[in-house]
Amino acid sequence: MECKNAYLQGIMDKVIAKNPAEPEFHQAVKEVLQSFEPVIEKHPEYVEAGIIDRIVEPERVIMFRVPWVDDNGKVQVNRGFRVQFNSAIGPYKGGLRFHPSVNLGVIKFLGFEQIFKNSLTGLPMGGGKGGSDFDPKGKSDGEVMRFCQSFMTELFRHIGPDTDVPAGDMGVGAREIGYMYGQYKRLRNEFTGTLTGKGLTYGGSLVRKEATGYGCCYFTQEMLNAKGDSFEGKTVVISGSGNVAIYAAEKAQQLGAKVVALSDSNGYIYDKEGIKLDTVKKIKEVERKRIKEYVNYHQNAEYHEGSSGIWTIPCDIALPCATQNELDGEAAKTLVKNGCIAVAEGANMPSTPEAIEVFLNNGVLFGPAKAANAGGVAVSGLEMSQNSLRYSWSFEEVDEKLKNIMKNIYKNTSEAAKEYGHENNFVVGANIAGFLKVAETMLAHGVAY
Ligand code: NDP
Ligand code: 2IT
Repeated sequence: MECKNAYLQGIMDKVIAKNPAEPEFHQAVKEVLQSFEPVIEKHPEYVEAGIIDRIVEPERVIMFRVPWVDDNGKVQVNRGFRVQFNSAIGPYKGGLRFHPSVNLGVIKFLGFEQIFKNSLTGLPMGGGKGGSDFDPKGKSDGEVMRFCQSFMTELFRHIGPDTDVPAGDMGVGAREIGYMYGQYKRLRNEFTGTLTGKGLTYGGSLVRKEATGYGCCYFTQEMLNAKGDSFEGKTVVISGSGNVAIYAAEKAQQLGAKVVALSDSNGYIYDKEGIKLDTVKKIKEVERKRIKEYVNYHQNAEYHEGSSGIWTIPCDIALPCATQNELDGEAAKTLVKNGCIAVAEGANMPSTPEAIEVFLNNGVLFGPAKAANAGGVAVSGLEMSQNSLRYSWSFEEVDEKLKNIMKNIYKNTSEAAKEYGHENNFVVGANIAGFLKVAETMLAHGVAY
């Protein structure tokens, strides 16, 4: 790398030296540091106070053993993580990911990005992330429950409604949150809002399930509106078929677009007449099966093995909503060649640095994850507010607040990009806009963390 500024390059070198074998973390830090050159020119006081040197180091990392007993009576051992990255502007906040690919570097990249994303929402939330290398796929409900109870039996002592508030991420949905919340309540003997994404019968918020996907479309709509365009009549390709992908598809359809493809880690479906979401919800949310089942219900649809092929489908708008680095430079070139005008990241860091460069160099409207997928954590913040109030807002009220938050994120991101000399580069805009509030707060607190 390749930070033109020697001070920033020095920080990057140190991050790489101190955190070997964490490529995703390096990637996330590098992207942010590359945005900061105009910030340190304008704010030498941040350099003086070591704000950036501090922000790349987590405040606390918790790593623990998670033993559980499978359905055959065999003892299994997984590794649990919670990275409490930054609490300057509020309690640590961020999801838990259960996926076999989880390791410390993955959780650190997610926790690091969460700092800026949460700041962008305008709500008082610090950044954190956690999870485990546990794979919920193919496990019985009983196995998932025993794993979640064991995971929470360690995690509970590190979290709390004003300390650290976890939520879902890949592999963690309503079922897992329910099991973890039950165990938390049992251990603490307290009914608090310590997790978000809870069920509606015990303190969950309406629209939380839909929030990330809906928010991603609201952000995309803002980018399009600024160019006098909209979702109406557009063809949309969405990767993944989990929580974020399904509700991004639902909102895109409601806004008048035709969603023609979805995927999972095995392959993708293409339905040129438009994906029927009722079928997808039945397969994914009720039966927990693979997306290829879709073609058994809709004979005109096609299934193709291999998930990256989804980017070869011609579309106007692409929403990567599966996982990190799922869209590379070649895929980006293909999207551009096929006429794609907008890309918004529902997933965290789904586009490689090469892909982002292709989008920015070709005038594609590009909504980076920290801005485009902040709707999920924003509604988590609203769930915390409702829990504190001992009250629940209606679907329409929460949806309206979400829309306004996404509008503000777009406004702050695009204005910061312009102010710092990178007009229309929302990567730089989101990194700077998210950073400023945290930096000001860290400055105000002195060298406390
Ligand atoms: P889910 O577990 O509900 O869904 C993940 C989806 O991505 C599944 O369809 C999964 O397929 C697919 N997938 C995983 N790995 C790959 C791969 N290598 N190639 C193609 N598809 C793959 O998770 P979410 O929908 O909650 O999360 C998706 C992304 O959105 C993640 O990056 C997450 O961090 C991010 N995000 C989530 C938020 C939330 O509120 N849930 C908020 C903000 C961001 P398979 O079944 O084969 O694994
Ligand atoms: O990446 C994310 O923003 C999330 N997984 C949601 C975090 C949250 O606390 O709702």
